[in-house]
Amino acid sequence: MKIYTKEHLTICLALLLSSHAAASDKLEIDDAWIAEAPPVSKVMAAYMEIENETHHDRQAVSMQCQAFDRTEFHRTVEKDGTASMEHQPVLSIKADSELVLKPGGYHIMLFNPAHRLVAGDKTGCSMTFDDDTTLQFDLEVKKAAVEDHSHHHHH
Ligand SMILES: [Cu+2]
Repeated sequence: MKIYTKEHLTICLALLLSSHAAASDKLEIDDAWIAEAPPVSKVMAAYMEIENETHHDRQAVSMQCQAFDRTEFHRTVEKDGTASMEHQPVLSIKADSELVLKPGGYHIMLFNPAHRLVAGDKTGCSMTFDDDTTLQFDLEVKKAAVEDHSHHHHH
């Protein structure tokens, strides 16, 4: 019978965590930003590039941000000249490719900001993938170049 000391377990845990960190080198988030919204807005939209340099298809399964209650993955789809948003359970990123989240396409809705966020503000976020990789990154608030007035929510 083997006896595992507390130290031993700590080392094992550290090794586990560091191997996860190494794996996360292959997934990357760039240019993450939030479109500035009017002060009354309870919902904001975030955009970014998710790069998958692994040789496996990956799915982003959840995201948390410090300044928001919760987030949802969405996609804006245009049908007969009307834009509407579809909820996405996950965001799929094919092996060796990237998914670009941008106005009018895939995006992340951020609900209930803890305080007003204006251009230049940042909030820390983390995104978790189906292989348990978690990426930490900052979302920076910017004035949207083209204001997306179709972005109304009916929750
Ligand atoms: Cu949306």
